[in-house]
Amino acid sequence: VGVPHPASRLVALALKPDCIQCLQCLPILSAVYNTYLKYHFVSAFWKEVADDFFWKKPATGPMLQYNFDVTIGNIYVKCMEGAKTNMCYNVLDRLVRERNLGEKVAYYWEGNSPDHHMAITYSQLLSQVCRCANVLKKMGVKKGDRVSIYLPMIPELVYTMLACARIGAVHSIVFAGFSSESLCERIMDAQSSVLVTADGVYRGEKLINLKQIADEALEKCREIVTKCLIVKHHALRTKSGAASNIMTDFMSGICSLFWCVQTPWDSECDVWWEEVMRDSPEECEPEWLDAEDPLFILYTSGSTGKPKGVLHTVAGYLLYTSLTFKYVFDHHHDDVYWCTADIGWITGHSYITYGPLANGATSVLFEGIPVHPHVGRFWEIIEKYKVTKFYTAPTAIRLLMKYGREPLYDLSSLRILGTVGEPINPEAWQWYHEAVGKGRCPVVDTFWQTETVKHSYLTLNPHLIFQTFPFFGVEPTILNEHGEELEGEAEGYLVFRRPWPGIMRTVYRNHERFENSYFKKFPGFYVTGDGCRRDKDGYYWITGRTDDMLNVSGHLMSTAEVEAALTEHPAVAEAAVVSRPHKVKGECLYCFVSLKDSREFTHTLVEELKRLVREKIGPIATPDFIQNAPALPKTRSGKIMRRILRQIARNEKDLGDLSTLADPKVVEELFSQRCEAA
Ligand code: 6R9
Repeated sequence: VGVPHPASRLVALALKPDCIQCLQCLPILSAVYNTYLKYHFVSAFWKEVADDFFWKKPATGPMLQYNFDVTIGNIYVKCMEGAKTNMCYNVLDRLVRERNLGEKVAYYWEGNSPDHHMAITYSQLLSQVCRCANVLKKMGVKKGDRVSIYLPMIPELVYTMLACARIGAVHSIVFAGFSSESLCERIMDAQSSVLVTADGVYRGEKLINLKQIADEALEKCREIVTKCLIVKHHALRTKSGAASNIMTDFMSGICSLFWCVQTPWDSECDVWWEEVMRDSPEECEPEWLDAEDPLFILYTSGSTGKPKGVLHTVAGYLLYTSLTFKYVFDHHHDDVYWCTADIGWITGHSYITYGPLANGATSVLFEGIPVHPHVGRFWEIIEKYKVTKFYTAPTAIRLLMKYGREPLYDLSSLRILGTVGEPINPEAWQWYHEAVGKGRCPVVDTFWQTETVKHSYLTLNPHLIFQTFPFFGVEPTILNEHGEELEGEAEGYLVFRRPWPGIMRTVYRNHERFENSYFKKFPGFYVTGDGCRRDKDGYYWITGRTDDMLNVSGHLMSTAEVEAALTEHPAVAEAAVVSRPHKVKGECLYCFVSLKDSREFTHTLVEELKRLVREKIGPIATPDFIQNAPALPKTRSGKIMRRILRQIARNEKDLGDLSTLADPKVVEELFSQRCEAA
C-alpha cells in the first residue's frame, strides 16, 4: 500500500488469503493504516483527543513533557500542565448535560445470584455520586486526602470512586479478596482517613464477612482512619443464590436481621452508608483539579515484597483510558460492553469505570463468579444483556473451557472479544475464538500493566493468533542483558522508549523506588519487567515475567511477599517460591521450605503454611505445592538459584550449567522429593 514503514504489515496481514484476488478493501485498509500512523506518530493528535473533554482552564504547557533517563535527572512525566479539569465531571456531567445521555443505562448490575440485578442510568449515577461526595465531605475528606475502598463489585464501589474523583480525594481501592493484613498495610501506606466497606458479600456460595476483616485491619490503624462507612449489602440485598421460595426468603430475612444486629459496631467510627446517604444533597460542585493532581493510588506487588502504591493523575489517565477503550473495543453508541475483571484491579479501574464512562458506554457490572450458580453463568449474562463486547482473562477462559460452551445460550450479539492479564495459550485462544466468538469476532489481546494503565499492545488482526501491535504513541523496543537494542528477530527485555499520557507518575511517597524499579536497569527506558520476542514479521510476543514475580490467574504477586509469609511460621527457617504451570490459573505457587532443626515436615504443617499465606496475603496467593527442602540450591555467594527450583518444580531434568552452585548434591535430593500432585 505504499507506506514506507514496517508497520505496513498491519495492513498486509489483515488480508485473508483470498483477498489477494479481490483487493477491493485495500483503499479502506490503507486509510485505516494512515490514520493509525497519524495517531501513532503525530504528537498533535493528543490535542485533538483532549478537545473531546471539558477543561475549566486550558493547558499552558505542551501536551507531554518528560525525562526517562535517570543519568540526566529525576524521572518525570507531565501531561497538559496548567490545565484544570475534573474526571467525574467529564465522565458524568458532560454526558448528562452536554450530550443528553441522562436516560442511557451506564451499568446493568448483576449480582452474585441471578435474582439480584438493577439498571443504573447516567443521571442516577450522577446523583448517587454527588450524594456520596457530600457524605465524604461531611466526614472531613478534602482535596488530596486518601480514601481506602474495600468493597465488592457493587454499584456503591463505582459511586465511591467517582465521588472521590469529584472532590479531588485520592481513592485507594483494595481488592475485597485481600486479607486484613494486606488491607491494613495499604491503609497505612496511603494514610487514608476514611475506609469504605460493606457488611458482607457472597462470592459464589461463600460468605465473606468484610466488616470483620475491615475491623481486624483497623485494629492496627485506628489512629489513621477516623471514619468507616459501611454499605449494608449482605443484610439488604444478598442471599446464597439458592432457588427462592417462601421458606428460604423467610430464613434469609431472619439471617439478615441477625447479621445486622450482630455486626460489631464502633459508634465513634462506624457509619451505615444508607443512613448518611438518605439525606445527602444531590448537588455537589466538582473540585477543579490541576491536570497533574493525583486521581488514585492502586497497589501492585513489588519484587521486594512490599506492595507499591502506583499513582495516576487526572488528565493523562482520562485521555488514555477513554481513547484505548474507544479504539480497542471499537465502541459504538448501542454497544453493551462487559469486562469481567474486578474493579479492585487496574483492569476494572480503567475498563469498567473510567474508560467506558468517558465514552458514554453501557456496561455490565458483575458481582459474581463464572461458575455460580452454574457453569453457564457468563453465557447466560451475555444472552440476557445482549453483550456485544466481552473482555475477560485467560484464566477464566481456561476454567470455562473445561466445561465446554453450552449451546443453550445465544451469543450471537458478540462482536469483539478481549483478553488481558497474562499470555494467552493457543488452546485457550482457539476455544475463545471458535466456541465463544464462533470464528466471527476478532480477539484483542491487550498487554498492559497497572503502571502503564493502557493497552500498550493489542492484536488487531482477527485471523492471526498473538501478534501484537503497539497502541498509538507507544514505542517498544527489545534490549539484551547489556542494555543494547536488538533489531529484527530477537528475544529479550521489553522496554518503552517514551511515555504516553496515562503512564504512572510515581510510587506513592517513594519516588526513589519508582526510579529504581522501572528506570535504573536500562537508563533512558521504562522497563516493563516482561520478556518479549519479536518474530520475523516484526510482531511482538510477550513471553512472561523476567523478574521475581508470579502471575497467578492474572494476578501479579512477588515471590518475596509469599516467602515472607511462609517464614513467619515458627517451623520455617527459609523459603523459596517459584511458579509452576497450571491448567486453569496459568501459573501456580510451588514453595520450597527448609525447616528449623528438629521440626518435622507433616501434612498438618503443610496445611498450616497454606493457611498462613492465605491469611497474610489473601486466598489468591494460596500455594498449590509445598515441598520440604532440607537445603536450597545456592550460589557460592549465597543467592538462591530460582532457575533451578523452577526446573525442579516443572520436572525439567536438563538443568544446564550448575557450576555456580555451592553444593550440586542438593539438586538431586530436591528432585527425589518433588511434589507430583497438589
Ligand atoms: C492489566 C494487568 C501486569 C502484568 C504484565 C504481564 C502480564 C498482562 C498480558 C500480560 C501477556 C497479556 N500481562 N496482560 N502478559 N499478555 N495480554 O494485568 O496489570 O496486574 O499490573 O499485571 O501482567 O506480565 O507485566 P497488572
